[in-house]
Amino acid sequence: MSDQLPKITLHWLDKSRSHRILFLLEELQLPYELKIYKRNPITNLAGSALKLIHPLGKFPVIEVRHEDQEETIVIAESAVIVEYLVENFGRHLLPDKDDDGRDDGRHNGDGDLGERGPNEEGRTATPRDISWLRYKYFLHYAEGSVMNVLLIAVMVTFLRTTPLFLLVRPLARAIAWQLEKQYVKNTLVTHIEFLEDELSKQGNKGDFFVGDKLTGADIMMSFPVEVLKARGDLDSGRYPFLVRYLERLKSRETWKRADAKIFEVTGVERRMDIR
Ligand SMILES: N[C@@H](CCC(=O)N[C@@H](CS)C(=O)NCC(=O)O)C(=O)O
Repeated sequence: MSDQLPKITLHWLDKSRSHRILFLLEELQLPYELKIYKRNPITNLAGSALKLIHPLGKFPVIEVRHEDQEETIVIAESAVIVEYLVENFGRHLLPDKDDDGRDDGRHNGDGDLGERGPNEEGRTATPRDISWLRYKYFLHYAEGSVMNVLLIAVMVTFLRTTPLFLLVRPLARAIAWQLEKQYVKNTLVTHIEFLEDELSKQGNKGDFFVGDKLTGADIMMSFPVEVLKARGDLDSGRYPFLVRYLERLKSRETWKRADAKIFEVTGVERRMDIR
């Protein structure tokens, strides 16, 4: 593979997880091309255009083309995209290794992770560090846990607010009410309190989920936290760490540049009015 940076195309959908990747590309200062897609205003779905690139047609997707390679690589799933971009082009966004005074030799034992692990830069955590585990946890928790609950919460709002035939409307509203009461409300509060607690315990004033710098885990967590705020789930009196965390991310030049890019390309401000 040549040393030249590849050509990266980000397939970006409004009000979606795609923003994580745009934010990350700005953090990594990688050149990229944007392909913009819009949701259908009635169904809120994306349509099938992206299926020409990836069979699921779910956002984000990136295409990566190295000049010296025939094939374009197509990568879907935001956590996979984040891992790919960070590990190939932005290892400073990997967690730092634990500062616990342990001998580095432990990384080069029988498992031999030292050679193949992500420790080439010396300061980067390896799979045997707690910070590594924490990094992987939040990187995958974002989609694997909290986004599932948020998706059901969005469905509940949809059932409650979407225009429906008169006959099915009471049934839809009743299902929405039960889901909200029995599952969404309590489960979301459990997640929010967990996240608030995790940030409050970090020795970095709660600016980041892992260690004292931005990592790929924050890129992944930025979306659910932004959705929680947009839905009105984050009261600043009750959850000051989460509210501040989001403010700090949004105040980064790279976040602002990502938003400015969307404005430049679409002519409208990026909005995250998900309920
Ligand atoms: N776990 C996947 C989720 C992908 C996903 O569901 N994306 C949504 C956008 S946030 C989407 O494409 N929605 C449009 C649609 O379903 O039509 C990821 O993290 O990439």
